[in-house]
Amino acid sequence: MIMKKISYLIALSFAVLSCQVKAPEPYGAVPSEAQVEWQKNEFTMFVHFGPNTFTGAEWGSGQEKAEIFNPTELDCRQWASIAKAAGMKGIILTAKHHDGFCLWPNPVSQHTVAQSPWRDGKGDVLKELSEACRDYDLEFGIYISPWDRNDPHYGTDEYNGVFVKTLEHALGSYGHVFEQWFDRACGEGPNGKQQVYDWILFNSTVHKMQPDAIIFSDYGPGCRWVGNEAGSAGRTCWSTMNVNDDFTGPPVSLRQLNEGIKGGNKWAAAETDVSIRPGWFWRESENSKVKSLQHLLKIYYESVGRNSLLLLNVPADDRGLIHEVDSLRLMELRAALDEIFDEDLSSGAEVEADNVRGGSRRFEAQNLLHEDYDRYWAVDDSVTKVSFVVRLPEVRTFNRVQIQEYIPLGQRVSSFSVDALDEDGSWQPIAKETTIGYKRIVHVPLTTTSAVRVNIEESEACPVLNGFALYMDDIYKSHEMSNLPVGEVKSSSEPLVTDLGEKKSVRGFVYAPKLNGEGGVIVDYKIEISDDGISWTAISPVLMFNNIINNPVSQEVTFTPSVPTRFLRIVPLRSSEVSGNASADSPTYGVSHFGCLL
Ligand code: FUL
Repeated sequence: MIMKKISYLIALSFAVLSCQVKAPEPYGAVPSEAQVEWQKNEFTMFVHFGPNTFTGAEWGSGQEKAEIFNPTELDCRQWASIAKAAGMKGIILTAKHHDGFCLWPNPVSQHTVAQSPWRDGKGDVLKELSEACRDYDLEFGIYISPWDRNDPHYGTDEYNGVFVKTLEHALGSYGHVFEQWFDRACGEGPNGKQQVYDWILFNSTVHKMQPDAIIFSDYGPGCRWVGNEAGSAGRTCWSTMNVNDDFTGPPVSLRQLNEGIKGGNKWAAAETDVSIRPGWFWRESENSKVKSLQHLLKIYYESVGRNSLLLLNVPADDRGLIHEVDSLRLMELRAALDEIFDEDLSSGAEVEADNVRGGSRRFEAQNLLHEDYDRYWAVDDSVTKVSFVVRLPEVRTFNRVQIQEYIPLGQRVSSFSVDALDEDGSWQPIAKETTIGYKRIVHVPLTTTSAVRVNIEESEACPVLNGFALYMDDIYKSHEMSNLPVGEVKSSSEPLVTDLGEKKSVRGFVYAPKLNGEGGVIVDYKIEISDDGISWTAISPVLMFNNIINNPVSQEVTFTPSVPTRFLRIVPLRSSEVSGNASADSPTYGVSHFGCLL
């Protein structure tokens, strides 16, 4: 009886103690509730669709006639059903790309679906997609480009007001919008002038129309660009940036976008936008170039697995459908992800830590295995170096370790390592990494063990973690990607020349930069031909490889009609670092392939 009383008193004092121990204070910049919910989506779909789908261009000129927009079988429910089956949580559509064409009847534009023959000018892609998303329980998001190569107001004082009306109409007519995607590209309009964008006005308009919408741009305020279009967040990836209060600057480098800034003053997690194809828009010639399952898994690990959301572009084709090749590949990806991540090999384990906040059960390390997102392991305020051990119920084999920080209280960990228990009872290191963030999936060697230890080596404040898991992936072969063209780096003053040996009818050419744009890329150029390789005739004005700085992939240019010639060369007029910054000129450019299309 006395014993019972004592244990009751112990339990009671434990409970009282637990209640008294306060949760850690938030550290640094923290996400809003909407930002946390946004990140939990992990994987969403981008759909590029518009006049470019019918012309094959990456960036339309704005001069395309509305008549060309005429998908024969447009079905947004097909897009939504594919996104859902692929495990994506939302869809963002290019409602207006740089060519200015609006996929909804925008009352302040004369260049919209209403002027097209599609459904006799009565169609509305935003309406169809928003309804399809609702039916399939998906989030609905909108990409609207401020750069407009069609609008006659662009480059004048009136344009920002017109753009605000465009935003108000798109954001006010189709229900809840979870993400507004702002492309910061700012080129010339139809009158040859550039626009000075009023970002404060644009952002406040979005907030007014859709208070919970996450605004994407290089700076946030909702989330930030990851700094490349290749699908790779930094191995170190902070969700904070140093940004002005109004999110209009200061300039950020690609590296900062990719890795974030430790201790930055604003929360702007990385969003990795990448296309399943070489280009952003559908074209027949790329049906055979849809990224392989291996490539998509690499992207998944380097985005979702590195504290970033993955926004995978799956363009609609000229029928208005997602092409069979892309949907099949997505289903392969889903099946692979399910096979890898369906079984958490740490299940049934017991977790113990060197330190538990105030000794309180509320913050115990076992919470790391609990499904409830808001249950976490926390330590005393003074502790920034601490370990926890996961004792498995039996010996298990795995090659992925997943760890999560409880981001509502900020991102804290800047360095950690993982050990596995050896047969002789000693700890063997299997990983050493930097940041964790919302989710970190670490590749470790194939490991068979009965216990895993995670050591938080450095943390900006006491660590707060809410997730741990072990997985076995025997699908992804990380060496597959290394077998890509090597190429060479040339001086920017040197043209690219091909000699066909005799005069032939040339349909165009292909220029492929080096992998990841190494050495720079040609941006502006002109085309010249010759019959003797000595005297050359220009056959083009100054041309540009659109979007090559952000997306340094193979460029195919076709001529109509074909050009009879023996020699063809492209003369670089401007080359650039792959930096997302068109002014970052480079004295060199890389080339892995250059050749004529016959
Ligand atoms: C870029 C654009 O210029 C591309 O065309 C594409 O829309 C991509 C998602 O953003 O900045």
